[in-house]
Amino acid sequence: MRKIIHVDMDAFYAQVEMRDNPEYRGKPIIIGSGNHRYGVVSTCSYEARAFGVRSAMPNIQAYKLCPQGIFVRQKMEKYARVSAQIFEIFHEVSDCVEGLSLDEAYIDVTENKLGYSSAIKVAHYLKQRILEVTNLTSSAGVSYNKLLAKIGSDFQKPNGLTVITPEQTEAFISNLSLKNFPGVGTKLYNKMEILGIFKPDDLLQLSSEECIKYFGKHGNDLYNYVRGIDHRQVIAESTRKSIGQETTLKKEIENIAECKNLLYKLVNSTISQIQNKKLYATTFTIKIKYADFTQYTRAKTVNPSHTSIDFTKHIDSLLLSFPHQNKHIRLVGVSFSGLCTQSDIKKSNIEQTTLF
Ligand code: TTP
Ligand code: MG
Repeated sequence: MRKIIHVDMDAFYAQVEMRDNPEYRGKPIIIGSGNHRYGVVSTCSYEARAFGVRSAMPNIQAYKLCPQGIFVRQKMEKYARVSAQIFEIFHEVSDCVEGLSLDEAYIDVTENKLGYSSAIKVAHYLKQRILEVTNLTSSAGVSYNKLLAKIGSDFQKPNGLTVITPEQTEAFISNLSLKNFPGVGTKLYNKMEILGIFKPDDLLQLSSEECIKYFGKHGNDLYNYVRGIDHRQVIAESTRKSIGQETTLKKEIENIAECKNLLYKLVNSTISQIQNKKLYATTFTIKIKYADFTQYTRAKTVNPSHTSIDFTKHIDSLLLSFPHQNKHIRLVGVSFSGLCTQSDIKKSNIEQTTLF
């Protein structure tokens, strides 16, 4: 049986702002553009949620629901830094970490670096470390698959820890709302209501064929989820094929040499993404699309423990190997592949030394 933890920060951006600005604590704060007349709500404090304010709602609507709300401008760089701290903590327990966004991840702790056999103990460790390092609370779900771990982390927010064992699954699921299941948004939920399916027990009555007939591509998953069955693996970031960025230019660049500064910028921000995820890359690729839509890539094997400074020379030399040096360019991109974790590197070093 696998042991999986899903961790999700509580009211993430709002909590960071309350941590850093004591005057916001206990108040309905609404994060986004910082102005109640435009933009949408990224998130809000639990105090604002009491008024019905929610993520993705236009600020104007949030203002109507909660005129005393404090509209705070979001500071993405700060949240990305906090995110890097929490992902570092996840990697203290296991390298099988699958991030879903800045503030949440699945962590497979079946085998973990702490050597704990209890996943509940690992979850306590994670929550405690996050609090110590960032001064923020998080919620965790602990179970034997992704579905239940994720539903669990949301179950007793804020600062919750919910454990669902195989014996508890049936009763636990039976008390959920169908909206708790992944993929069940308003549209699907309404469709279920029309079919007379209001709660998980109603869904349990359908055969898998009926589920597929009524719910199409979601049908088979729903049939399994309502039984607590979920075979999805936690996919460690390092097994992702590549991480990269590309930009289609508003105005064509005249020649290869003039791409350099843009490429330096793309590389810097991609490297910080990779470093935030505690990954290392072994291959670096540049892609160029010319104005006539012909496209070329050039790649180089690199030392996994690189920094962005090393890359100016890689960029300069790779650019020289592109076939047309003086042709207009409409898109440039960079990517890093051969991603691995620190422990992968250690393992391969050990393998090499033992080989010789
Ligand atoms: P969530 O984890 O969905 O929400 P949350 O952390 O604010 O609150 P909860 O306690 O319910 O987990 O999203 C994490 C962050 O992602 C959130 O703080 C802001 C951002 N976000 C958006 O910018 N837009 C959105 O529509 C959502 C849902 C989140
Ligand atoms: Mg969250």
